[in-house]
Amino acid sequence: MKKSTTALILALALLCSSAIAGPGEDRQKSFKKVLLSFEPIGVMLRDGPFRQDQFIKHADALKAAAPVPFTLFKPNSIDDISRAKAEIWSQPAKFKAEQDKFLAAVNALQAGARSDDLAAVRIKYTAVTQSCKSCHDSFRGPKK
Ligand code: ASC
Repeated sequence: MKKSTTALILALALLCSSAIAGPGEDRQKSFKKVLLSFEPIGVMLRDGPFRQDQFIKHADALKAAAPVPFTLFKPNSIDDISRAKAEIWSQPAKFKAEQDKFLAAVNALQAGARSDDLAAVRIKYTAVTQSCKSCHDSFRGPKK
């Protein structure tokens, strides 16, 4: 085979493998998008200064991003990078309860962003972090 043909095939193969992300990568990207608004909220509440306009902006983005990762847990979608545990699919009611708890906590934080005092907002933020941890404890495996 000509060198140029080999190079072309290699380039195409590389292009294809990077264009088609697996389910694990899709979910990780989606959870990272959730963190993109959740982390600045945490920084603001821990270190200040508290800026309500910024807080509202991040809380609105958080509410929009939060449900998306849960649409990506299709059956048989554990791959090389996925940390999803098989229990997600063998204990669907428990997994759904964790999802519902998380989304309720996010919605409460977002709703409180407009009206609550800082102490109340902190309590609602903590409820979200606790629901992250609770779900990870049951359903997320170790780093691969
Ligand atoms: C985060 C993050 C998590 C949760 C968890 C809360 O910011 O990335 O996975 O909060 O650490 O306990």
